[in-house]
Amino acid sequence: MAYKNLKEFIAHLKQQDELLEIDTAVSAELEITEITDRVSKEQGFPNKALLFRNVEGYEMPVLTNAFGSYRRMAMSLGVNDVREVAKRIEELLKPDIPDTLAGKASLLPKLLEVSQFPPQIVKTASCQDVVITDLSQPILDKLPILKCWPQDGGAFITLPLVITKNPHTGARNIGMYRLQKYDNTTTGMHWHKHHDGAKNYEDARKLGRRFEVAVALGCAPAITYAATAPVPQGIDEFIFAGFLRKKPVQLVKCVTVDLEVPADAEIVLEGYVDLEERRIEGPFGDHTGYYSLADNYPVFHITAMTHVKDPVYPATVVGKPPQEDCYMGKATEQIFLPVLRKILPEIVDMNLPLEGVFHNCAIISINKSYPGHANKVINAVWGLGQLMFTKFVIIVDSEVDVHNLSAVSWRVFNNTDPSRDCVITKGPLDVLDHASDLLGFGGKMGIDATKKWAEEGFNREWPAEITMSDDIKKKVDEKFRNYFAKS
Ligand SMILES: Cc1cc2nc3c(=O)[nH]c(=O)nc-3n(C[C@H](O)[C@H](O)[C@H](O)COP(=O)(O)O)c2cc1C
Ligand SMILES: [Mn+2]
Repeated sequence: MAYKNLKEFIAHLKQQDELLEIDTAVSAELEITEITDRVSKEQGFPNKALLFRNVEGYEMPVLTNAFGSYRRMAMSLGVNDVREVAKRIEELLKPDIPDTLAGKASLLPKLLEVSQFPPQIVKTASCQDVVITDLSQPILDKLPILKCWPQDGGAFITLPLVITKNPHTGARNIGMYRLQKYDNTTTGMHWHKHHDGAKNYEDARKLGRRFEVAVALGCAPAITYAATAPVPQGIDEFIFAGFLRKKPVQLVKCVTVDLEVPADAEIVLEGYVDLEERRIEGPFGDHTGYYSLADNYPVFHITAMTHVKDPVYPATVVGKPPQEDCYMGKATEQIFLPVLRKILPEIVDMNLPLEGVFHNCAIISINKSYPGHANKVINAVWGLGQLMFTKFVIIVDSEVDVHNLSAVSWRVFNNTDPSRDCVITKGPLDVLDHASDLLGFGGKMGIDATKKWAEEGFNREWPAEITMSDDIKKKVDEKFRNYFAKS
């Protein structure tokens, strides 16, 4: 099913006993973070989504941790397991164009499915029930924006869908980039230089054109997830959201800028980013578990805020894993695996372990079929979309369960000769990496933990892995309880 808006998702979470409503007064400064952090780590309470209905000084309730478990992440996309979405993508990507007429006809529903995804423009929308263009009125001051961690540079909007258009092509882009509140009508705009929002802005800057931006807060969950997904540049994340929820996203024209926003969003901020202005942004307690350092970023000036009559303010807390964004990242790992396999068909499975916070480590199992195959995959990963940031790439043979970190460590520690099996190079790193000498550029390591072949120069015998013979296993299975029964 496709949720119409955030409130329908909240109702579903409640019905599924995945929501905790908190009526005790809480502060948006640090307190909501500490509660959310404890709940997301199951310290003293089961991990649930949290709806804070009594936030000191604000009328709007705050929703946190809505995507914060494997179950809720799947629920947000209307499936039981995100691998169901991966399966649909795999079907769409199938190369085999059938040569029979019946076969061709069977493709039709698939293609029709795709053609139904583009967003629809509507004339009226609930997100514009209340329109505020008088900038002397409370705007950001109305929103219970969280200050998450003690050394944060201020309060940050943490779950915003930032909507821009490329000035050359008009192609729409939606990305999630945090916004630091500076005052009632201005925020930071923390788009990393590698991300599409920043690229659109750079194009506009070179053309010397005013760059309009809209921000949607509190959308149907598939739309929010789509803003975080590594959708290739030039592809509208709203189309991807339509595919995910099997229903087009409805958009409405903004009131003061030439952009469209989800009609059912809770809150919309409209405005522009100045072409030259920069301001210190951060520090911010980030998903690496460390503070990302303060730096200069563009500034977002609000020209209007619109919202539904009784908005819910959505927020996420990032910090030491596991937290809500981990489950969003894990969904991406599985949903985009078929796309990755399309380019690298030898890949069996991939694990981006939580401890590596996605950009720092990828463990990949492959069907090794020629000498140097692991090296080929290591190098390919460093050239692929957002995977280019990966700091450590570990390759194992197909039979290894990449999600079992103990099994992977066993292979790495025992199957490698570091002087032979490690590739060390340099390349782009995630902007959040704090260990490299330079921002966004530094060292990388690939580890080939596959069994070594004679064709790769390994001339010793590779030992067999210990396993018991099947007949003995069967015999012991059958008698197992008897061995321990008291006679
Ligand atoms: C909770 C959360 C916060 C994020 N914050 C930022 C951010 O502040 N800046 C940024 O550039 N990317 C951030 N990201 C990652 C981007 O949203 C993500 O890489 C997205 O695919 C970028 O889309 P784009 O390539 O269309 O720009 C965040 C992701 C999540 C889940
Ligand atoms: Mn994009």
